[in-house]
Amino acid sequence: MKSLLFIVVLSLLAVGYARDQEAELAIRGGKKACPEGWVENGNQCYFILPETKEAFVRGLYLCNQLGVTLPIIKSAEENAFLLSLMERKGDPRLGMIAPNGDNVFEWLDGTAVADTFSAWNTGEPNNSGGIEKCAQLHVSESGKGKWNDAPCSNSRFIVCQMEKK
Ligand SMILES: [Ca+2]
Repeated sequence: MKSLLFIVVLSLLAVGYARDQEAELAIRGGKKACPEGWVENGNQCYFILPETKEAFVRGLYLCNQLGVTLPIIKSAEENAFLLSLMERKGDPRLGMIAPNGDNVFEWLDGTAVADTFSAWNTGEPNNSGGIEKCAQLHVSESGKGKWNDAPCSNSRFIVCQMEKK
């Protein structure tokens, strides 16, 4: 009985070792990939959190728990991809803030939105009521594919984003 257990343990170790070898080879081959369950687009991986909508801080916290961040969009192609991902679901929160509430938005990686790609809807960002420091992507007919600034306390769908590793 003991020898059978020994063989089982050895087999499990061997399988584990083989998997480690596979991972090593993938790294050495320079192959980058998204984790299982994530959606791949170009150099990015996306994960749609379950049904709940969250305020900005909670959404960012949830993505940070996975070691990643909210979507940082640097091209029309990435914007279109996020739209296609969420089109039938609802507006996702974007990984940007206007810390001073002055319509000057920055991505969570510290780059100024004005210096990169932007897709503001007509008349946005308007900091309506002086309380719009966060933003979302519109996925519905009105302003589809465009961004709107809105209060950070508003509940939005959360998509997490990471670069392929
Ligand atoms: Ca607005």
